[in-house]
Amino acid sequence: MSSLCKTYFENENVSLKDYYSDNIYTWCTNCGNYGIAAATKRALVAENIEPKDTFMCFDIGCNGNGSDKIGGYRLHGLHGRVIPVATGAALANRNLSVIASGGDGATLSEGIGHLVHAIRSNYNITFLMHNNCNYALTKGQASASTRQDVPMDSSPDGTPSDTLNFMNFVLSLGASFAARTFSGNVQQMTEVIRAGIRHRGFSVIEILQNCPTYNKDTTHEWYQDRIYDTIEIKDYDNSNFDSALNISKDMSERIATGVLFANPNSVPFDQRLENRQNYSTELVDEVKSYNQISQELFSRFI
Ligand SMILES: Cc1ncc(C[n+]2csc(CCOP(=O)(O)OP(=O)(O)O)c2C)c(N)n1
Repeated sequence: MSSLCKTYFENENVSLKDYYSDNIYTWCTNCGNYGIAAATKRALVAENIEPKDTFMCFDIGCNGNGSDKIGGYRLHGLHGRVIPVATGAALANRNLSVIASGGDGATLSEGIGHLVHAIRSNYNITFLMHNNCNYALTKGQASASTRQDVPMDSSPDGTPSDTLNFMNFVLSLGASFAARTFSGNVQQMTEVIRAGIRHRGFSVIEILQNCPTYNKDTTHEWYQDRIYDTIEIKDYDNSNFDSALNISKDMSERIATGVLFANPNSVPFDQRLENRQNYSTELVDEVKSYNQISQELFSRFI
């Protein structure tokens, strides 16, 4: 086994087997979610993070149907609400690696307010935005990222509203980490997710995802013809915000992928809390005794 494969599949404290779940995948054949699930597991193994130290939150949708296909602590929440759930976990225990997954439907509509505030608060979460440019689980409605005028099942004449460029939007909000990757490139996704996990703050990762059943517009081939990696740009400096903002704009001809921006001076939310600075315990440790007392009291009455 090459050393690269060894890191992805097996590491000092953890191996891919530890993230195994024997539940059967229910996604369509060729769905981008298969690659995303593989890359997420590989990234965790390559970062040597054990399932006990990981918390994965899933939104509702096809992306969320991955929640029981991976081992470890997981929570499958409400549509558009994955960021508040992840925030609670990240604040309760700063030692956890918190990974949140959401679709473009959830993130750009119901959940868009949560996204805005998570970016400005810089919670220490890795957020994977599965952008298949439609609401897939409810069968192909146009979302805010569906390309304008493209016919979808819910809008056969195309959607008249402008398309939202997610990465450009996220950068305009001042994200401390903004990356874009492609569901057809497991190796790049793995490396980008690793970088997101290592970043201290809210890491936004847009995954351009093909949806073979409901999105006949932005297909795997459509992306393959347009995407390029920022490593192909000579001297690209991903700590330069203006360069990132500039290359994030084009979503139709040449689409930039990789870590577009990572703020080296990012200060995550928990480090901004003066009253938690000198604590060696986590909030989750501090409520343990209260939980014990209430359990004892409760047991007396039943
Ligand atoms: C609050 C709420 N609104 C609507 C729904 C119905 N619903 C379930 S899945 C889904 C589509 C999800 O689309 P997206 O978030 O893009 O995820 P994908 O299925 O594409 O991964 C919708 C609208 C719901 N469950 N809860």
